[in-house]
Amino acid sequence: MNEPYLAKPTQQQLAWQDLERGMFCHFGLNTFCNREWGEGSDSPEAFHPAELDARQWVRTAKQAGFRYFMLTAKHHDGFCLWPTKTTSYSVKSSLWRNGEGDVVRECAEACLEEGIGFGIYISPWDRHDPRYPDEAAYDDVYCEQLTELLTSYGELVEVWFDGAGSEGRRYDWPRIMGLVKQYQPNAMVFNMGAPTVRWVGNEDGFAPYPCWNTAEAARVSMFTNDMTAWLPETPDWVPAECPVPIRGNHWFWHPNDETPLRSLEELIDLYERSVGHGATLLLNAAPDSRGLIPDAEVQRMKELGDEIKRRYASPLAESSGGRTVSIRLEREADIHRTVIMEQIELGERVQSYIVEAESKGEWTVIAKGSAIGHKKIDPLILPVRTSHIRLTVLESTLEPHIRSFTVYSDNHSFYEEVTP
Ligand code: FUL
Repeated sequence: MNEPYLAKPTQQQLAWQDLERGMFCHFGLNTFCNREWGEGSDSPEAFHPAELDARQWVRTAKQAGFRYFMLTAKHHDGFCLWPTKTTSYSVKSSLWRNGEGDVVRECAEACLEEGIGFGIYISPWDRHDPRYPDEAAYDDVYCEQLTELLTSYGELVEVWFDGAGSEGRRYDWPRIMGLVKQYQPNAMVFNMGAPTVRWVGNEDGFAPYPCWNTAEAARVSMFTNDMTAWLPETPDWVPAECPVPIRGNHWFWHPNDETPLRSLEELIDLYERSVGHGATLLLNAAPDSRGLIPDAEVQRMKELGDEIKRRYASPLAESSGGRTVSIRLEREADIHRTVIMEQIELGERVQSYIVEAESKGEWTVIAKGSAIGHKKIDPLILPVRTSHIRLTVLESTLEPHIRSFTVYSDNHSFYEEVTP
């Protein structure tokens, strides 16, 4: 019998989807010039992060349970955070560490020490480089910069190609992708060229539901509804990543910023609607002009990590299986949320499902949905008191495989009492 074709993730995509949470770090000349988008005319002398400590940045991510860290090695202003050979518009021309520093290296080493993944953002759009208007000449510059980053800083988990400012611009993507494949075959590629990860389409940190892992294109940037033209070797499986700044719409640090930090409630909601919709959350916390992530951001990141732990680290019970997965608790408990994961290495098979709870012999639907994919979190509006709960897959392309079905309660004493 011919089975229907199903897109499947690569081993690298599977590993990346399990990371679930990345911390983005926007840092550069903008940090010192009160800008989000420098025009490429600010002097490198402005760059003087006297207390820069990349370990503090990476520890902030690690302590909050984030499993990878992404640095803006070059933003749209063209200022390079590493001593590139391609331009003098870099840390080399600053007074920081007497022009001998390398922010990318410090971050790469800190990630290695803390044991979390390291990735880089390198903006194709470059507002400084005089060669930018000449497509072929700039492709050479960009490829050289990328090669430096791909070959000098160890294993990269992801390379971020930001579409902003590049609407309508042509780059030599086959050549650029060739470099990534040659030097960092395991790195995820974000949204351009032949991506293995797509932009979710907003900078609000959540994935609209359902967020299937297959897509033929994704939006180029916030500034157009144009869709990216992907290269033919783009895989059919392209999971979504959800970028969002922790402070309003500010990616970079600004002095006396009155834009409020997102509240813990908002962040946990974003987590539940990004990771909980099968995507990955990429939350930005920006270092300030001292070169340190401010205390308030560090604290909020930690609170988020603690809250995710509080809600999701200690399940009441967990099971796995096929079309129906039942859980019997030793006694009744208040269920506050359920989490389902599909065995996505076999493809995304589930098309529709329900979760039911039993009370006095009656079954009631307490959650339902379509896509499951890597993870589906169903927070319940009101807790449900039950000792018997089941997941039923109603529709699926092929035989469903549930990696795990887990129920959680805020009443942790229950867990402590029943667990020896
Ligand atoms: C956007 C950029 O224009 C912002 O400055 C930021 O880097 C964000 C992550 O992507 O497209």
